Amino acid sequence: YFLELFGLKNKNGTFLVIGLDNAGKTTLLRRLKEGTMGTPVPTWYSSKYEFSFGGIYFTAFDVGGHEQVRKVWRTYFPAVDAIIFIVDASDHQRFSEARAELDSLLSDISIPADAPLLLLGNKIDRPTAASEEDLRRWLGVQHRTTGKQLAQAGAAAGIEFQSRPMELFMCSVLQQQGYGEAFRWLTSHMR
Ligand SMILES: Nc1nc2c(ncn2[C@@H]2O[C@H](COP(=O)(O)OP(=O)(O)OP(=O)(O)O)[C@@H](O)[C@H]2O)c(=O)[nH]1
Ligand SMILES: [Mg+2]
Repeated sequence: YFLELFGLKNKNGTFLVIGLDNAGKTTLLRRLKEGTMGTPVPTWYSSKYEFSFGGIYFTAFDVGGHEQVRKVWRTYFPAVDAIIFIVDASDHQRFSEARAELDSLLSDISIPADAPLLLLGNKIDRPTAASEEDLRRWLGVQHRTTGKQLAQAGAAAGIEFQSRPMELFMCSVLQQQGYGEAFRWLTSHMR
């Protein structure tokens, strides 16, 4: 009971990490799984990562973000428990391209309706990185996010999540900053 209260009951989940090429998907997964960044190489073939975080066993798929491989994303949608969509917050020239991909994601009915969507604004260590507020505007999610409270806190406050939980967190995978909180949010919303 106590474990459940603290969200530590034995859970497992499958999620998909997507976003434009160069956003930091592979770097994030290597950090989570191996604790290192390695030498990043663009991803052309999907790979599978297994690791545990906060008492939950995860299977994550890294399918690459180059335009040519984006069509593969959809083939994973029906089987995922959660989706992480990463944006390079310092790459202003590609915000509209990222938004277009996010829009098509949000309108895709093959994603399970209750699968939470975590938006990560990565690379905030770069001086040119957009603020969270600006990135929200660029992605068009200003009035569409769930809030940063964990699901348990929301439930305790009587909040019911009618639609897909979605929230934006800023992070630097390089500096190991921000994504821990984001992951706790994500796992709390996974059923
Ligand atoms: N400054 C900074 N650079 C980062 C950060 N995270 C990743 N990078 C760099 O961004 C580049 C791309 O990272 P990848 O993880 O290969 O990007 P990806 O999203 O997997 O790209 P594709 O596989 O091509 O879709 C690499 O040079 C990383 O070192 C970060 O938080 N800050
Ligand atoms: Mg990659």
